[in-house]
Amino acid sequence: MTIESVSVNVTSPGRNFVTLKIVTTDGVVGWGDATLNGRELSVASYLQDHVASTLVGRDENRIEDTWQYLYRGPYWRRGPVTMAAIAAVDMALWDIKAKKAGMPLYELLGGASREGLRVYAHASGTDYAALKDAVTGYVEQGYTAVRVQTGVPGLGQIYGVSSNTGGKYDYEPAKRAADGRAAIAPSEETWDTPAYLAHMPGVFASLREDFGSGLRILHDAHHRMSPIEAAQFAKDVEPYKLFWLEDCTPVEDQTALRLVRQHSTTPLAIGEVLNSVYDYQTLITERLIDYVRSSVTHTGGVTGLKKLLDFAGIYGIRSGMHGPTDVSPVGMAAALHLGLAIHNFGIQEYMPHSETTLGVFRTSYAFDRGFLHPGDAPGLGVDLDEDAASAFEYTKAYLPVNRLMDGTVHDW
Ligand code: GCO
Ligand code: MG
Repeated sequence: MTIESVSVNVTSPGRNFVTLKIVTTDGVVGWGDATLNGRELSVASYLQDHVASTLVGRDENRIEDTWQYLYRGPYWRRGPVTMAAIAAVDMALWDIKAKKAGMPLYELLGGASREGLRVYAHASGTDYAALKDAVTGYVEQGYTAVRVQTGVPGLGQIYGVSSNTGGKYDYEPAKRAADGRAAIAPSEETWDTPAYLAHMPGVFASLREDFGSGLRILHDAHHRMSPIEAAQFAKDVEPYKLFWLEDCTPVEDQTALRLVRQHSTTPLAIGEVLNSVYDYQTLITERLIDYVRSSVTHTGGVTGLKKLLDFAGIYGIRSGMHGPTDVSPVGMAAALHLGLAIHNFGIQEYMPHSETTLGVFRTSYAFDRGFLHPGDAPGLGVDLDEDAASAFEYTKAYLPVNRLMDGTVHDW
């Protein structure tokens, strides 16, 4: 059998998603996630205009060969657009292979290595009282790990904090205009690292007082510190035993982490914007990180991320796959199958999709008291309802841009 058709679906049930559909000559359908938040149409075009016709007539069983064909074949390689496009094809082919085998994908990847995947929730609050309420809510639902983000005195809306009290933080969609229509340009936020450095350690101290030592506490610094600031911060928060400190410095500078490591034993997670094993070469071989934050969607699919995680595993580094709502339910399912199968699973980020999104993507993964399981439906276990999706037109949206108090552009 061969690949008969390849098509790209762009839909916006609450936020934008790009989904690849591959159909084989014997009628099996595979789905792949190609969503790149705020740059969705570039991946859609990459797939539609440059990849789709090259796949028709190929043997759908040859997943590794197809991966290499798409990675090495076009000469230009790596980067978020290319690797998200490759990821979508790879996921769809694994979906097809597992459906034909009549098995959930994790069985083809070696079978389950655990009963379920520990996940972490997103708690935020503009002040400590609101943050504490949010954390309490998650603990009551059975979560054992919570990412905490809070407002910084003197700053307005910042990354990771819900602007409406009691509301869920969901930077999804990347901002549209206030009336819900297409954005024309990104919104802007203001940032001040000294204010953040002064404020955060006290927040962690209060959380430990209120929730004890058992709760896994995570925090995302979102690339905003310099190497020496990150070293100071990681050292200052050491007493509060974070599960991880994420993206403490701008991620492309791998050797920056040497300085942080020299000064602190706070575990480090990095890499949601990286997309190939080569982006991690120094980080892994020098043991500069503890968790790999890459998602299946942005790292060349199951094939690409498995290569990376197997390499990381040799150095005792574990997975912490990216899972905000900009990873679609298809990408989330792929993460869950891979996470269930590998030995060096660490933790899975979980930001549940909205009811609107889940009305379009039908999922079979399930949450139970702090753990997710991909389910046992053959394949990935997610279907896109194309009729339902057609009601939601793509709406241009942007992630915000960050500036320092004096107007200098800074990492968001
Ligand atoms: C995370 C991330 C996200 C990103 C988002 C950008 O740790 O989940 O930092 O919140 O900001 O994926 O599109
Ligand atoms: Mg992050």
